[in-house]
Amino acid sequence: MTARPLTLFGERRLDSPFVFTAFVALKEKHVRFDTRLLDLAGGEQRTPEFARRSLTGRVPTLETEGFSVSESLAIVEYLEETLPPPAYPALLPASIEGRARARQVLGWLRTDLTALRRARPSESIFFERVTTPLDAAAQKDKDKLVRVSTELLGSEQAVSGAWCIADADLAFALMRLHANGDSLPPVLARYVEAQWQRPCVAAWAELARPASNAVISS
Ligand SMILES: N[C@@H](CCC(=O)N[C@@H](CS)C(=O)NCC(=O)O)C(=O)O
Repeated sequence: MTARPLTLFGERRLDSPFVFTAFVALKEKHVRFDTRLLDLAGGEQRTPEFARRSLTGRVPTLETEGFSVSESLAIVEYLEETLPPPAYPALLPASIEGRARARQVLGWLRTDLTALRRARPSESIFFERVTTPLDAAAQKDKDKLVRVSTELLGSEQAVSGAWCIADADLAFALMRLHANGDSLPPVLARYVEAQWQRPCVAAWAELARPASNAVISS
């Protein structure tokens, strides 16, 4: 598997939480991969060429020799099975219960907290900060995220003992607040900052991005 070329298809603005997950997973596995960034605003995801690769016309898509797959969680599972621990760093916890908990968190973060995601979009982490106060629905989501994170992490500073990919995703969700100056309990603020410094996550945060409203030429 290591010798097989891997290409991650992402989006040019590099602020997608789903592309983030796939990128962090690849970095954590310490494998070489190329990145191809599509212009989603320009509709590049709808070309027949990309549709053949992705099936659904969405990023992230991971391509290797003779196979490609989209959906961030499918990519995580594919990488974990094709580059398994202990030969490669683990993306998911070792225990069945730990893996179930990680998958719960990954699934939950993709389907809940919609008001918070609207009020603090991912671009506000990497481009312009949002200073408007949270509306009532977003505040409710914030309270839920803080409660769930506090219960999950306890004193461990990890979703399930050791680091797993759900920690990166949980930190991304909390960063929507932290990066915009919304207060977090100190233990959660420390968690976000520690996660942001993990090399696989820092590599994403440090990627060169186009300026906020720039028109990107191909
Ligand atoms: N559930 C998917 C979500 C992927 C997704 O929403 N990708 C967006 C970019 S953030 C996309 O490709 N949008 C282009 C489109 O739908 O046309 C995952 O986890 O990968």
